[in-house]
Amino acid sequence: MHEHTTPRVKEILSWYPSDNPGTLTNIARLLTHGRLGGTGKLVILPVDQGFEHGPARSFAPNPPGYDPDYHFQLAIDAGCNAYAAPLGFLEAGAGKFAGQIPLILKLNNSDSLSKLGGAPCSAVTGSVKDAIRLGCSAIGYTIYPGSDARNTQLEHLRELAAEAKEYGLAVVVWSYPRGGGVSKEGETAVDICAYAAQIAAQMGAHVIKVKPPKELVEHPEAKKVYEKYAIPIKTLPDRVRHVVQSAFGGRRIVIFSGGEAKGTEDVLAEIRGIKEGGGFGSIVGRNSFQRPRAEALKLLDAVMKIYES
Ligand code: FBP
Repeated sequence: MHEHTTPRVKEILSWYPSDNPGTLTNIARLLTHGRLGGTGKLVILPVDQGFEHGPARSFAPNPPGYDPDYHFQLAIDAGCNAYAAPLGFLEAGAGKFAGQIPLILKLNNSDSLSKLGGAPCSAVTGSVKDAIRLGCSAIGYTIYPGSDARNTQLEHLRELAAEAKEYGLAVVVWSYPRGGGVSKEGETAVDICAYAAQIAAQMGAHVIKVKPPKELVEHPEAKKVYEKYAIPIKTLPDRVRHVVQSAFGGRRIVIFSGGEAKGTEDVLAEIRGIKEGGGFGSIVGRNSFQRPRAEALKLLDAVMKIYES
């Protein structure tokens, strides 16, 4: 037995009984690699912000980040479970860093240049074949629940997830509500985050990534139910617990994103809340790579200590 294939890892793998051994092995790779390997917790470095937000907004705060190698090395040195990026960034380093860290190929991306109004929908920018060629453990895909372009994105996900699973890869879904069906504030409302996690789970995601939920219920119909059943949403741990429960009663790996760069104490307070609520970990992009390398390593060390505790 691999030393990090702990009872907890086996328990998590048992939640995916319909997956083939290749996919289970790749989920296990994500769960057994890095500092948190074996704990059932994950910290992933995602660097698709160059595509999503633009190069200067992403990398000017810490210019070594313009270089793709920088992020591979940061994820490896910090002891992350995995590194996620679009095709170009992975092609630039997957050979040089082969075998050093599990990779997740983001198979769709959006940019901040086009105006998609009520219909945000990322373009498919890579293939399952690319993920296999680059030695990835998983594909990554972003959905925007609430978007008027929902049919297109869910149909693409359905096809890509089926193909990825056929070839023994894991499926990681970024589930970010936005578009015509949700208000700006509502994008992180607790009912909406919980709904986003449920949709990703129903689409067959093995790992689901949502934003930390706020103390707000967006939909009037949902609000009645939250009140009637007194669902606790006051504190971040309450809300995280609810979102995790909404992903198949806690039988899906749900991790939370870091958001815009903020002060170290704010980041750590949020991570403590996620841990306390039973979240499976974090995917921390800008708060990692926009800090100078030494500070980023220190922050990721502190984040992992919280999840280890
Ligand atoms: P951050 O920690 O930088 O927020 O990264 C997490 C992430 O999911 C990235 O993968 C993605 O680029 C970004 O958030 C998208 O954020 P948004 O679309 O809300 O600007």
